[in-house]
Amino acid sequence: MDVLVTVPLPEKLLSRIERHHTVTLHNEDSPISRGALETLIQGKAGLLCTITDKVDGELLQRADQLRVVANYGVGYDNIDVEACTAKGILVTNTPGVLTEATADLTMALILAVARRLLEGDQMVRQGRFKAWTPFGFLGREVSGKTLGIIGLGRIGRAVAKRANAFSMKVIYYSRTRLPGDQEHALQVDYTDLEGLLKESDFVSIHVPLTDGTRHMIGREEFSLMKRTAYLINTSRGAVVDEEALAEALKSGRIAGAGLDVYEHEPKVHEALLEMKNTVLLPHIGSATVETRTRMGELAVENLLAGLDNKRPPTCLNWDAVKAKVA
Ligand code: 8YV
Repeated sequence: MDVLVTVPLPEKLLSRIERHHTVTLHNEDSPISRGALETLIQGKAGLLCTITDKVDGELLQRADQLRVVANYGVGYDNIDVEACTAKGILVTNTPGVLTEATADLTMALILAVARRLLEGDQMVRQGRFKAWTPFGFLGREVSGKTLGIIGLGRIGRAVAKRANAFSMKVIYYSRTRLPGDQEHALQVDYTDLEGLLKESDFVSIHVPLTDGTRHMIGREEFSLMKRTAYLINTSRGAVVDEEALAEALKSGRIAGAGLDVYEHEPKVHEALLEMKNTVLLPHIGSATVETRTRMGELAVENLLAGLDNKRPPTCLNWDAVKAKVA
């Protein structure tokens, strides 16, 4: 079968696909253009794609032979899963394999923004470090503070474990509350969103982007947060109203933000770029050699299984597609 791969996978993984199928590869470290995607999707049975590829109704109209969409990433807001299901197309993602890397980056952002790492680094590089001073670069202590986790899925839990090791108090808000024994084991306390926002010194977002979570954190939510609190986001930018965030930071409504994701990625709100109290990363939550290798392996396994009409290891709509076909 013909397959389109928009991620430059390592040779070893590509050859696993090529043993069974004919691959068209977008072999660039930059996203495939929409035009090329629309042209190349025609006649393809499989698509291995990523966050920058929008798999929407319009693309699906051109995808006359498509059977499997294997997303290289856990978040799949780039894909209209419902429209795929309606057309009998399997959709897969890569959960689990990037949990630890993303949780590590979340802690890195907490520490970086609270301890002003980037400001300090710049000062040293620019030759402005003249002497140790008692009040130079005072940040905020992380140990002993309250971390509020919004969304206690795989990544949220991995963050909770790390935060416990940093002697933080961890509270969480999630659509579904964990059973008491699991809360106890993870050393986390449940609270509603309002309570979390009021109590937390660091608010970290770990929900997927859906119609229900878009702009979940906006003006009203910032008004509930402590003036000394920081917002951390390694999930999806549009969960936060970026305009409201810029305002909250500018007015001192909150103390700072550590961001890996943006509402209109790769565009970043101008005001955020000018602020000292923001740490801004280019969506690198899963960007380690080990994790990206595992993501590639899982995406390829998913793709091959789906094309072989077998249940892919991490399929989002297997039952729904099979029910449709039956
Ligand atoms: C990926 C991510 O790097 O998996 C996700 O949802 O946001 C990142 O880990 C990105 O999506 C590339 O597909």
